[in-house]
Amino acid sequence: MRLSAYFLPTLKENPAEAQIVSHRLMLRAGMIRQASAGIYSWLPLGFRVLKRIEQIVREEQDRAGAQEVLMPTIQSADLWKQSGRYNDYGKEMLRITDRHEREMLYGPTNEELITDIFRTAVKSYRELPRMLYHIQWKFRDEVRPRFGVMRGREFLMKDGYSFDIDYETSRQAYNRMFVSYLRTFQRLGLRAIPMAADTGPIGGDLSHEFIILADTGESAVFCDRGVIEFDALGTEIDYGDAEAVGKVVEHFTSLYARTDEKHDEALFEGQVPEARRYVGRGIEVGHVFHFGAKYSQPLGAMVAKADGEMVPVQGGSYGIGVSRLVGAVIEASHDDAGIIWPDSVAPFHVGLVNLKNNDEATNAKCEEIYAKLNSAGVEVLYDDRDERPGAKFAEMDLIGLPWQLIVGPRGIAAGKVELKRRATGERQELALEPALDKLTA
Ligand code: 5CA
Repeated sequence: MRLSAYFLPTLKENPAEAQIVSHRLMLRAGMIRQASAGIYSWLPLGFRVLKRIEQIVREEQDRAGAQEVLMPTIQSADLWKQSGRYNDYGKEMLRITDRHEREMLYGPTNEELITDIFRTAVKSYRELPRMLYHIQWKFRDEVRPRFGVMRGREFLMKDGYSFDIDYETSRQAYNRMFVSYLRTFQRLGLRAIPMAADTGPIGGDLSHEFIILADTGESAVFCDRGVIEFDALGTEIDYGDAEAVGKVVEHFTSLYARTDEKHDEALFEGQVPEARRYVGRGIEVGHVFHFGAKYSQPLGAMVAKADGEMVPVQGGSYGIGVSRLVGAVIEASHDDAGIIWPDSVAPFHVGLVNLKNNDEATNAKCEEIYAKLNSAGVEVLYDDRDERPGAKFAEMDLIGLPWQLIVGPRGIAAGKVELKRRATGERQELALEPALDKLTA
């Protein structure tokens, strides 16, 4: 992509309305535009990151055995009346009346709708277990939308739902999702800590929030520092091996880690030596719930056991804040100059900086590099604009691509280009071929 043709409305000044760094940087880097309070448009650079994150979430869901569907954003109120949640949700639910005076709503979550799909299709234990998910926009009329995409009113969520014949197998589904979440967040370059949490309006007997430590986070968290060190991708996981999956969950839940709603100061002090106590703040990027028959019972999602007895199917639901993650990644990875994208979610892999775009030799070299990178399948944003080098560097640092390849007349005369790693600031002068090798490795 040529920057001269790219829609990248960056801002020089810090926008006054942005209180936290990720919101500020997303606006400054031209990733999003506010449409109305808590509702955003995604511009090309932001949209690329959103799609990257979505794809990693999808891959790890599929790997864990979940199947992707797509449910609508608009739902009928009837199902919510059946489950008893229509009133519980209060003002947070956006209620809509259609032209026939039917009560509709913009879905804040999908337990009811998925249970309805399930109950009409599955009748027997032989068709279980099943795990379905979708990645769809949600609407919650938050009292205080703030921090940009972190607490929006409209936001993109991955929500998954498990269906099992009994408590035991249902807990195994919960465990599979738990482990897949550890893997997902690690692939996004984040260290997310599972913490025992309150179940809120989703309900159920068991839930964990996945929290990224950040001072700007909305949740107060208390944990054993040991849990921060755990490595989730260290071992290959076989999702078919319930015992092995259960062990990973046990390992991650063996140490004290709770959000404020579940925090027990006496227990914390009793269980965790002072030097290992971590008290701070965090961003909730995922939340898993086990709720048994909470929805299947009122909605009549009954399945036959092997002995013919009809029982309500056991369920859990599993959410990831996909759009919130864009902000969370930035909170976890930035410096004074701008964003530092982890390779896995970067909108482009490399920024090609032409230091003198009225110089024929520099232009020719840049064109050659641009063509080579494109044909090698490396995503490159080529700054071919007529701007001062200082402005180009500042913009590249702001948008945070993992690599910058800097090409100017002096380097060309010496047969060299400069390669800069955004995360470390390390610069290397290299001949073109070894530089390209690094970028295509
Ligand atoms: N049905 C369940 C799980 S599928 C559910 O809705 N869970 S939730 O309420 O915890 O939301 C799941 C995730 O969505 C949260 O962990 C959070 O990362 C994200 N999320 C929730 N509210 C917002 C919001 N207002 N803005 C951005 N992301 C949000």
